[in-house]
Amino acid sequence: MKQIDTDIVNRVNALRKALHRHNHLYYVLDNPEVSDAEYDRMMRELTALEEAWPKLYDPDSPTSRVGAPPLSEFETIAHSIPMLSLGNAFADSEIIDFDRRVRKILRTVDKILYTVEPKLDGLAVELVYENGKLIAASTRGDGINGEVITANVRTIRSVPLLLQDTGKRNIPLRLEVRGEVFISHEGFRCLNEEQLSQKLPPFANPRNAAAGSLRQLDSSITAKRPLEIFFYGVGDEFTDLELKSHWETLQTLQELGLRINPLIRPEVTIEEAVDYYKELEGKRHLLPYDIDGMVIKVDNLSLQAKLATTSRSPRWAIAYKFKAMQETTRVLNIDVQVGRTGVLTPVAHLQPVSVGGAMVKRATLHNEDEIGRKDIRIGDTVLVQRAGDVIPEVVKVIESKRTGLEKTFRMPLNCPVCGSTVIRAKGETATRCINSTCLAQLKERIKHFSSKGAFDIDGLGDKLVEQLVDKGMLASYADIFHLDEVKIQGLERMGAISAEKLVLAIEKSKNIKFSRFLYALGIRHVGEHVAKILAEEFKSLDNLLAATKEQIEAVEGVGSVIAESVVNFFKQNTNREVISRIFDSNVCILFQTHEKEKTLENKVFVLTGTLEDLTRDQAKEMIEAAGGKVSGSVSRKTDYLVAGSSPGSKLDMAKALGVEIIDQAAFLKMLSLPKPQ
Ligand code: 9MJ
Repeated sequence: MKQIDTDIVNRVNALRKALHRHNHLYYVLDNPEVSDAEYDRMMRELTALEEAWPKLYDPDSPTSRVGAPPLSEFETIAHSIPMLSLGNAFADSEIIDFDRRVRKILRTVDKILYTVEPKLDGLAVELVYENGKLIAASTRGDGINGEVITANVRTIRSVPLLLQDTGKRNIPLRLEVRGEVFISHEGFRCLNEEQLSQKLPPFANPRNAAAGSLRQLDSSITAKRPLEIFFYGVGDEFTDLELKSHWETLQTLQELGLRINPLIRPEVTIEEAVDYYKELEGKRHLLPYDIDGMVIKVDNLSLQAKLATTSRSPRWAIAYKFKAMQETTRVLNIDVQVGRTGVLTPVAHLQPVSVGGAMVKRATLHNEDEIGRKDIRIGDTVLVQRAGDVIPEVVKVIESKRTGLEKTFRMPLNCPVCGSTVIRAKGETATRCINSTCLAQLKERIKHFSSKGAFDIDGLGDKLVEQLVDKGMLASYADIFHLDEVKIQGLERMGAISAEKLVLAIEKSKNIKFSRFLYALGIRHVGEHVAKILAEEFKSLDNLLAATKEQIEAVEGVGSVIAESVVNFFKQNTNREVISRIFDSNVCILFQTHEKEKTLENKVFVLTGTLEDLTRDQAKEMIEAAGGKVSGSVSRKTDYLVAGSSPGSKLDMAKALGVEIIDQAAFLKMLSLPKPQ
């Protein structure tokens, strides 16, 4: 027998010690200190070492356990069939290996059919129904014994207390059904708002919020939490239903009133399963809840039985995890950015780290209070998170990694760009530079002015604006219309053609709708939506300038804060002068059409693909003009998906959720409009 190197023994011991600690933090305290990805890496390293050196076997190793011990406050119950966790795969090749393993054990060369499911990132539970009545619910616990949480589970709206009796089949005498309890993004947002309003600490993510809510000793607290459930399997076989496949099981659960995920796809080959993973990864950010991968299950139940389980996980299923969207890294420094309205935003400069496939170097820290609440210091090891297209943010500090050398950050007393004293108004979280001639603010104001929802000047990008301001060629947004083509040509990365194109784009932007013009001015509290309301109401700039604060405040959707901000903006001479200079250069506000009938009042639309004759912006404007709303993602709240050619994953999502899908012709018909010429 080979002698085991002491380095290996030490490494195994260190990994076991660390994993025991992280298990406790994660399962018992609901307060993990490392990202799931880091935990998985440690677990895989330990498993590999234990497999290579069987002499190091230890029944108490974290690899020999499937979960955490049950919490002591709850009664425990034994699962009649252990609730095992799933083995993990992280690459296509591991899925192909899984299929190969399955066929080898089954001694077959035939294709195996699988059911593929989104892997919900929540908490596994088991519910027991007897004669159709919910009699018990428990957590997974250590896989053998779970905590009894019946009273808490009874508060979840999507859990039926009685199974549906459709008359189609007998209600089983006993049914042990398993599923994942979770909180949606919207539920999470509301819950954290509520926590903050009660001066309670917010939850770090929906999973922690779901765990905390499910393990409440007082179920009246659980009842106030937006918990949901999707069911995905059964415990003990309920032979009286005579099921042959996993998909049949899921359909039966659905008939019994137990909610199953609409994105589950049955009877796929291993190649189709890999395609499904890619599809799911693409629509992951459109889903209203967190998923962290897909689960692939052998569909045929007699094959499942032949494959059986290992001590740790079933051999007939595997989880293919997505790349983690959270990672740990270090805060190298914190600096401050100055925005369009003078707000100072602290930004963390991070040790670059790959999060979900993208390199993350910076993360917003929002404001001074947020830094204080999370106690983020320079030098700290932190958990960073990327979600969809939003700017990465710091979730929390890993306090155990503190060395004592970390430095506390203080908001500067002066603007880092212009040096003026900054102020923080009473009751506000924002610290501001109130020097309206601050170059940082000017650059941001000009970027906003030329942005898509405003003057939409093609070619006037961020870098160019910065150069133009630094060279003194733009001192206000009115100067855009006086830019000299010859002077532009002399700038970095600017040739004669680009300069000519830019001047043409500026010329084209001069005919502008009133709402876009108002939005472009960058009046505080006047975003695209408010600008549209004001334009609709006042029709022209002269009318708006003549309006009193009270008249503006009286408009539906406009409050006193907005009204005051508008009046103050137009009162200032510098603003009036800039506006008059804009008009000197032949800018023309297009006549605001009369209010159309609000035929699409409160209807929610999502756009996908390329429409024959309309740009996305044009379709959006038409929907909004008719009182409808346009959303970026498909959800249960979507009324119509307008689909053009080459639609994206939104189309699948709409199909899955049963959202009505219409083409351009049907869309125009809905608006009673002819096809554009
Ligand atoms: C989740 N988490 O969504 C399973 N799961 O099946 C699905 N988990 C599972 N299936 C057997 N969809 C063990 C765990």
